[in-house]
Amino acid sequence: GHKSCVLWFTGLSGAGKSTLANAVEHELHQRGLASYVLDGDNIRHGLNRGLGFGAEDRRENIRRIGEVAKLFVDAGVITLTAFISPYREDRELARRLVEAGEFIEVYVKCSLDECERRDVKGLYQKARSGEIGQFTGISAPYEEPVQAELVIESDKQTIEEAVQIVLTHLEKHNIL
Ligand code: GGZ
Repeated sequence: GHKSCVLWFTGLSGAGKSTLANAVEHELHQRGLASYVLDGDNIRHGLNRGLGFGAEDRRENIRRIGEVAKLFVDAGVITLTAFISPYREDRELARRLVEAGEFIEVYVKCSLDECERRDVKGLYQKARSGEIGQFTGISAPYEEPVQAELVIESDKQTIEEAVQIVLTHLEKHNIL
């Protein structure tokens, strides 16, 4: 059997959080494990519709996601969350909602330069021009994790390598 846990991916927009979370989820699914990705598509468009990107709304966004993740863990699901979650304190609050060892913070580290170069959705350009305000890394803060369980350097490691690092961590800690 396996234990459930939260894999909490954090990092800048465009760092590759969702891509990595989905790749890990795919692998867990292949192994027949119950897992689920919470991301902007299923949370910000549903439960958290109406929340914006000011500091208070981001805090409430992350607070609710932490509570939902806790419920999924209670239900026995390996839960992967992919949100910028820019404030250290908010990530710590989410961590404290589950048992010690059940919260695995994964910092998807990527330089702002590289995120901006990728600019998959053209949002950095809009942030630079002022069309979008309070944009993380440009006009809003990102507080780097100081003690993340895992750090993935998405501008240096392949997605396959990153998936392997996450799975190895889960095996080492007897979650898989
Ligand atoms: C940051 C923004 C903003 C602002 C819209 N700042 O690359 P994306 O598009 O798909 O990921 C970003 C996403 C961030 O939502 P989160 O819920 O992860 O943020 S937080 O944890 O801080 O609450 C980006 C898009 O929404 N987006 N405006 N101003 N990202």
